Parts: sequence; structure tokens; C-alpha cells
Amino acid sequence: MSEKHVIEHVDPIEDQPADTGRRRFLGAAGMAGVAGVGLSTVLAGCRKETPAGTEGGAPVDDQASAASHQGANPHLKPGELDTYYGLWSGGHTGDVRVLGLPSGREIHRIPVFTKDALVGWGITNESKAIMGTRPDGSLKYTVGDTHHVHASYRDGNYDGRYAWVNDKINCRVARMRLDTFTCDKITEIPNIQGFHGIFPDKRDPVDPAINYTTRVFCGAEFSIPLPNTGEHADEVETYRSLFTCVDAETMDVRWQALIDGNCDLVATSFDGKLAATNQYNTEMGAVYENMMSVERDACLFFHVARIEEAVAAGRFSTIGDSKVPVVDCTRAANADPATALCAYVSVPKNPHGVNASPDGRYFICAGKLSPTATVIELSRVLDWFDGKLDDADKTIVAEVELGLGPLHTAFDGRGNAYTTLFLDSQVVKWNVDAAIRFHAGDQNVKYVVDRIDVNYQPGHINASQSETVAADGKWLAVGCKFSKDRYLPAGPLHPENEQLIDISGEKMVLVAEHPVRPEPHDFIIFRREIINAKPVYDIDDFPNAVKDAAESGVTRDGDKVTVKISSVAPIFGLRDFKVKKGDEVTVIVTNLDKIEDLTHGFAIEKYDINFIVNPQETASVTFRADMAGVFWCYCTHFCHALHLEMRSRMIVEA
Ligand code: RUQ
Ligand code: CUA
Ligand code: CA
Repeated sequence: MSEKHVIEHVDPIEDQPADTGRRRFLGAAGMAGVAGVGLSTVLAGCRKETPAGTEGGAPVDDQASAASHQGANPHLKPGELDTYYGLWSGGHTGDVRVLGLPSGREIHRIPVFTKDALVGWGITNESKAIMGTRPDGSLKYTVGDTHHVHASYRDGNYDGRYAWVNDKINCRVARMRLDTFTCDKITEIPNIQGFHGIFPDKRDPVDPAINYTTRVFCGAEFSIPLPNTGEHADEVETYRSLFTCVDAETMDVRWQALIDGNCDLVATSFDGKLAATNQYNTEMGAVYENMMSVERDACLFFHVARIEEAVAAGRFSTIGDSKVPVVDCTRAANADPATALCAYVSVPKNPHGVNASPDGRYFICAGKLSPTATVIELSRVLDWFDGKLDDADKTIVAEVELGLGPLHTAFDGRGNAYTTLFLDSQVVKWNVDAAIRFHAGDQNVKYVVDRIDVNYQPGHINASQSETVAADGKWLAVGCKFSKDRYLPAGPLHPENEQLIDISGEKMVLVAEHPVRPEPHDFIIFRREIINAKPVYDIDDFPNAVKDAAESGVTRDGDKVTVKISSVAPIFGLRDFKVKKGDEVTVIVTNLDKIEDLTHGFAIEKYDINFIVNPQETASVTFRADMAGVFWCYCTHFCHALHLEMRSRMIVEA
């Protein structure tokens, strides 16, 4: 139990979740009472044994001011808009969620790797072309596991163009446009399995004019035989994993780096020079005992410019059928800093996240199986590559204890880091400069500023604008992996619990929580001004658009039939249309309504077809008319007082 726990909520764990009124009352009254009497006694009783420097207890004066700081109100009045967007990975629902913050309201879901019956993702020809199909036209993959969402940068801040998300199950990276909040490209990465971390670069390492994202880096967690053809399957020690660079615009794979150990999370430096991945399996074990057999693993830094020089100079190989250039980033090949493409920095046992501080100076690796965070100074990593440092481990400027199970770190732009402690069910706020001074030998420095209990077992964490130059230190969201008793039970599957913490003051204040469908991993939070969302599509962006109701009709080419249908509330351009049993039918629907928020649906009874068309959007489906009869087609999306009457009939002649 932490002091925050006591001050803010008396005891959120034992307190009844439904009784928020009581909780608020107890919170306020309890705080007034506790702050006056015996708070330090309560806290002393609750505090864990902590090593020097980690004592987070504020002086008594601060405790009083903390007690009066209730936290900013995250609740909006009806009609009020949020100030931030959040992009949340959906986890193994395969989607991405769009939230408004601080309210936590879910505004939208972007279907990415998995079918979505609302928008027709994986049903329309257009979405299937993005998702990828087999020769028979069916989807190549139907499941996905999204973990990390990151957006494109310009001048160190998000620019509202794109976001990317990974699929761990089928090794794909997807791009989403942030004007339409739709997925527009998906690339399957060759030669890897367990694709986990991603991060876009923030600028080009060489060309100063390219001050925006042009690459996306991808880390593969699982090692496999290369090529993975079934041979050498028993020679686990020969398995390898790769770090991949994807072109942000074309989404083609540019290059891969063969490494020792594995990849996990990915981070990039603000100067564009370095990309990094934490490695928890330097042992290259195939079973967990072997993955945790050594005391130190690594954080691996890639020198982007040198790697791309090597590729340009033809110093690469390829694997199997893949044409992707693969450079050698194994330890043995990179011992000499003068020519090294990468640097292995040792960090304690099975580290998890790696995060870039918004001042551009540090990468922080959380310890996971070690109660520490490791702070690596980026200028020193460059020094090592320049031959000015004799040991890559001298890039470490702090390795400090935070608590049990540190996983991910966020930043407030004021020099503080916030790290989740999975095992302690806490977030710890610590000062990076103080940690560096402590590590350098000043044992009087207290680098832990505050701790707060969260509910329960937090994984990812992020602050508003955290990994940008515009980190504003206002809100901190925490993705708690377990919600246990926080919500009405709805069977054995529990939601995850996203909690919101006000970090504008010295002390963290928990202000809200929301259940979310499992299971989001990472998320980013950014100012709403960054987004310029399109209210209505441009009809000219769709080459197959039915631009006028009069264009509606049926054309035939052998057994291939094309049915063009316009939609204007509450009328489809065809009241009925005839095809023959056995025809391959393509139905193209354009929404000719120009008004914002006027979406139509198009469903065909018994044919398992449903999709929507937003204003000025066109979508199509292709299917075999294998059942004769009359099949009503109807609008699924409530659009008009005569929405129920908005219908057509498909007549399939025997
Ligand atoms: S992982 S809880 Cu998929 Cu981002 Cu760390
Ligand atoms: Cu068109 Cu409902
Ligand atoms: Ca390990």
C-alpha cells in the first residue's frame, strides 16, 4: 500500500466499486482528517522496505498540499469535446480503438487485421485487397494481435498523417491514415515470427530536410530457423531473429538486420540516428528457463545510417525466397566500433519496454525481472560508435531500483519518468536527472518522487504527448491487465482496466477508470489539434464510383455481372436487380449523400454480406450467386426516417 493509496481513496481495493459517492466523500473527509492527524504513522505502516534513493515520501508540507489536490476533472458535460485523442491497440481483437481523453470515451474502432461486420472490413473488395487474399479470393489471415500503435512524426511531434500497428500472430505491420481513421496498407514481413515492437523514426539520420517519419522499425521476438523450411528444426541454437525496417510511405520492407538474441519493444531517437530494441532472450533459449538463465540481457542499438550505407554498398545477404537485403548485426561481426552497425548494451535480466525521453537524451529500459530501470545516454552510444568510449556498457548513466516488475515508461516533459510496476501494481514517478546523480554516487538524492497504486498489474503506460518534444505532463493513462473486482461481473472473462491519472502536480492523482475489451497493450495520447479528420470522402478517390443515380444498373460479361447502385437517403438506385444462379456478381455501392454523418449500409439477406458506405464513399463486394430466389437487400445503418424502407431486391434466377 502506498501513501497515495491512503490519501486519495482511503482504500480502493477494499472499497466497494459501485459506491463512488461514498468514496468521494471519504476521500475528501478522510484526507482532511488524515492529513492533520497521524498521516505519517499510517504511511510508515504501509511503506515497503525501500533501498536508498527510492524513498518516495514527500515532506509533511507536501503531503498537505497533495491532500488538497483532488486532480483535474476528467468528466465532460454533454456536448463537450475532449482535448486529446488516444489511439489504443486492441490486442487480439486485431483492431485499434480511438478514444477521447480525458473522458476515456471510445469514439471509434479501426478494423485492421480482423473482419468487422459494421464497416464490412474483410467483406468488401477494397478492404480485402488491403488485408491480403488467397488465390480463391478468401482472406489470407483472419486473426491478428495488435500490441503497439505509434504515429508519424514531424519535427519531433506527431503530424497527424499516419499511425502504425503490429500484428504479432501473422507478422504484419499496418498503416492507418489519420484523416479517415482507416487502415490503408498492410505489409507482411518475411523471415520472422513474433513481430512485437514497432516505432517510426522521427527524422532522417542524414538528410536534415527530411524532418519527418520515413521509416518504421519492427522487432521480432521469436527466433526461427532461417530459412524456415522445416530443416534444422531441432537445432534451436541456430535459430535467429531479425530487426526490420519498413518504408513508411510505400510500406515495402527496406532491409533487415540479423541479430543475436531477440527483439521486443522498439524505440527511436529524436535525431533519427538510432533505433533500439530491448532483448530479454540474449540466451536464445527456446523454453522460459533458458530465457532467464543469465543475469543481464541487452538493449541493442542500430546505427541507421551505417546500415543503409552497407545495404547501398551491397554488403548484405538474403534469406530463402525473400529478396530483402539482410545485414549482419550479430555480436561477432560488430565488435569494432569503427565499422559496427549496432551496439549491444547490457541491461539487467529480461528487460521489457524501451522508451525515448522527450528531451532526446535518454533511452530507458525497464527491468521486468530486475527491479530496476536502466538509463542509457544516447550521445554516449554515438560516442561508442565514434570510438570515443571503450565499452558500450559505459553508455549506461543510471541503473536504479524502482520496484517489482517494471515494464513501461512514460514522460511528463519536466524531467520525470513514470514506470509501471507490474508485480507491485503501482506506477512510480521518478526523476531521471536525480536517478543519474544517485547512480553516480550521491546517495542523498531521492530520485523517486511518488508512487500510486493502480488496479491491477499495469503493463503499458503513456502520458499525453509523452514521446514527443511536446510532452505536456497533464494526463497519464495506465493499462491495467487485471480488473478483478472493479466492475460488475459478467462471467469469467474480465475487462481490462484503463486508469487515468492527473500528473500535472507533484503527486499523481487517480481520477478515472474505464473497462476495456481485452486486451489493449500500448497506446498514445496526443492533442486534438494534430488531427484534421475528413468529414466526407471525396468521390473522385474511388475509381469505380457510381457518380449519378442514373448510372445504377446491371451489366453482364459472360457469367460476370456488375451491379452498380447509388444510395441517397432513403433510396437505392435500383429497386431490384436480376442475376442468374451461378453468376459471379460484383455489387458496387456509392453513397451520393454529401452530408456529414449520413452513412448507409448494404446487406444482402442470406448471402452473408454487409458493409457501409460513408458520404461520398464507394465500396464493392464480389460473390457467387449460388442460391436462386428473392433476396432483400437493405440499408443497415440508420440514415433517415424511411431507413427501414430503404431496400432493394436481388432476384437470382434459377
Ligand atoms: S508488451 S505490457 Cu506487447 Cu507492449 Cu509490454
Ligand atoms: Cu440508408 Cu439506412
Ligand atoms: Ca534473459
